[in-house]
Amino acid sequence: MRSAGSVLVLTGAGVSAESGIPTFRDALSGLWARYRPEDLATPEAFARQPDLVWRWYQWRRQIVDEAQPNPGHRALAALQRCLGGMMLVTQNVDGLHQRAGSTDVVELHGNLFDDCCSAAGCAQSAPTASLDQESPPPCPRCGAPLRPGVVWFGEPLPEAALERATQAAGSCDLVFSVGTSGLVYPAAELAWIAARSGAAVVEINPEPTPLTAAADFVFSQPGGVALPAILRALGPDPSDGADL
Ligand code: BV8
Repeated sequence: MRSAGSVLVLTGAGVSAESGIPTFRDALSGLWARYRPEDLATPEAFARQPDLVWRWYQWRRQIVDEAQPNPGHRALAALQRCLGGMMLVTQNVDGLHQRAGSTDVVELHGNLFDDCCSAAGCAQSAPTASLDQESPPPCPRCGAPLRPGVVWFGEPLPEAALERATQAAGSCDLVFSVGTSGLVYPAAELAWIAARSGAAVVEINPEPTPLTAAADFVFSQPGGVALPAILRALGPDPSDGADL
């Protein structure tokens, strides 16, 4: 890491697991146990049952709102401060990297707390007004229902974010894949682009994934354990006193 010119870190839901946020692989709990995320996180589901999908997002927002960044998030923020050329790209929509102090986070799939208008052609966006609303509020501009500002299955990723992440993947010397099952594309392609471009590949995940066999280093541990350990190993006190 000390000699790497540029480091790319790719994260998925597993990096927030130790903050108490269910991953997509975990069966949804409670009243959501009978739904699959792939069935709710789609434009069709929202068009068909806007209140149901909205309530699912409100449930997730409340969990995130009560959650705190964990030592894995904080170690990544400290790493970014001590490694000049590190880029953090996340599939997560919970904003916990930013709350842990990471900057310039590339959010491939949007953010839970940004709403936008569901009407095609109306680009109105608005920060989520209330976590208690049971149905989608009307767009302040055109009156159509607002929707969560996240990328649903079947929707394209934000062009600029994907372009930045793809460019970084093709030019980094070292790529970390942390807490992702590597099953959702095109985000899952990024680690492979880096590997094919000659980057050293590090995977941090208690479970094997399709990337494991191609990784140069595998930490079969939770991110909240491996990332602080990597940070401590980097030098006398690279964590600049970060409270891990
Ligand atoms: C698109 C936001 C095209 C919403 C999400 C090939 C190419 C392109 C597309 C496709 C393709 N094949 C299939 C597709 C379609 C689809 C797709 O990939 N489907 C999958 C199911 C096969 N992709 C799409 O639809 C994408 N759009 O391609 O559009 C297009 C182009 C132009 C014009 C029109 C259309 C959009 C995908 C984005 C969907 N939105 N999130 C929301 O959050 O509600 S995806 C969502 O699920 C997450 O963001 C994340 O990406 C994914 C879940 O994956 P992970 O983050 O990895 O989480 P997971 O639970 O799976 O795994 C957790 C891991 O953590 C596990 O491995 C576990 O072991 C580990 N873990 C657990 N605890 C810890 C831990 N690790 C470390 N520490 C711990 N403590």
